Amino acid sequence: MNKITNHMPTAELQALDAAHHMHPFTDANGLAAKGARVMVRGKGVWLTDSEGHRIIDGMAGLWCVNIGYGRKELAEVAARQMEELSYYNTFFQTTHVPAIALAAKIAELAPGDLNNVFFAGSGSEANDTNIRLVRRYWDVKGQSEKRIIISRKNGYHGSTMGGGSLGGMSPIHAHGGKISGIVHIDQPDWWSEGGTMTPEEFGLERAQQLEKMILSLGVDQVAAFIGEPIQGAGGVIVPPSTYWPEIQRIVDKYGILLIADEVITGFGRTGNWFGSQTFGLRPDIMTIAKGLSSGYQPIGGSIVSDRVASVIAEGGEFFHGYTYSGHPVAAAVALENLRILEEEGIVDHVRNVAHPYLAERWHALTDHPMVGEAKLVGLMGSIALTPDKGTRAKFPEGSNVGYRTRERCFANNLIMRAVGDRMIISPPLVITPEEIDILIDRAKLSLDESLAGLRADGLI
Ligand code: PXG
Repeated sequence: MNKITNHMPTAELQALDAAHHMHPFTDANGLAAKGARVMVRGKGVWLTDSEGHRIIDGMAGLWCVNIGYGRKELAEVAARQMEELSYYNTFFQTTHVPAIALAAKIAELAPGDLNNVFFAGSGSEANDTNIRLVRRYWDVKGQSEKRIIISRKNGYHGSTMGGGSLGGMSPIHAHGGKISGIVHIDQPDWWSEGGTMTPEEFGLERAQQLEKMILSLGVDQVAAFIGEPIQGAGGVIVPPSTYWPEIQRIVDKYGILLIADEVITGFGRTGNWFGSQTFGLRPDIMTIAKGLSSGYQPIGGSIVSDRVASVIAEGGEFFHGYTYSGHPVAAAVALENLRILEEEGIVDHVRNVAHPYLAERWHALTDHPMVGEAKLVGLMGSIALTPDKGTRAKFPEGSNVGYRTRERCFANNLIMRAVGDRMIISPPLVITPEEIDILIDRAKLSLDESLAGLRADGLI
């Protein structure tokens, strides 16, 4: 077979892709008929595809490219580490400098007594670790019956069996089932589910479902609660201000462990190093991945409190780990990414420059006839599309307003995702005000075109 390169015609690349490459979360036949967009290059917030389009990436890849694409420093660190020690494991009483340095750096950045890191290759793996960690914690404490983990509908925690089961997405459960000992309460999505309650009342009601669930299961059965500070894949659902304080009160009252899934919200996304700081949470365990390496290498992990880690240690050997736990190349690259985030003041840039500038323009999108609410925390935002802002009505079934709008964005060289009737963004944290203007202008144009299409089809 000839070497496959960037210089091949797009159609040939698409045909080979369709023939051999199984894509995640994709209808293979639908994609094969259409052909996948082939990305070839990235720099800062910009991507270039095989047809030469310059695309502004409003999603930072898959919520992960926090420092932007194409930073040479990371490539150099990876090359150096591969030459020096390309791989060694951390299983059998062995360690290496990249894993040591990265764990120490994460412990320094993480709040409170979150001082211990168990490495994984991804967010899903890290959440699988968390299931085993919290159950093991209660075993060692002599309370083995505490096994149930409470999570939320429309939460996302990955797509391994453990991560997919923790998540509250029924289409995922429908493909392969769900492991036992995980239950779901309702999500704090006021726009879609709040009815006539105020956001504050609704936030309390949804948080109090946790207390009701703990009491109905029995405190002696419950190990932990897991949640994303802001649901990402579920549509950038920002909870009402009353929600997290009430959750924290409840987990404290019943002494159950709190896992904050910071895979998206970690490493600057919300304008602090961690979303837990933005919402005043005190988790026992944090799940991390994505922004930890800005997606330059696959790496994730669990940041574990001293309290939990010391109990796990008391129990002797914990039978858990991955070949690539603390992989030296991934760890070295993640460390360099954290250095750049810190030394270039990128989290401050989010808080003081990019967020305030984007917030003004993002909230102004509610002037558009079909944009209901606009939410933005740090650089994580959503807009809810509606035919009637007053009643927060939904578009008729099958109108596919999100999908239509996403297609218009794609055509206008903007990556903005759709989740149902919401459009979401999560751009690289290094985005400048000038680039924000381009993003917003393209978003507005796409919304206008989408609205025109809906009108032409008699759907609004
Ligand atoms: N937790 C959270 C909060 C996530 O967002 C994971 C865990 C799993 O991480 P890995 O590295 O195993 O993918 C994620 C991942 C989407 C989308 O459609 C979101 C994610 C992954 C794929 C698609 O928004 N988030």
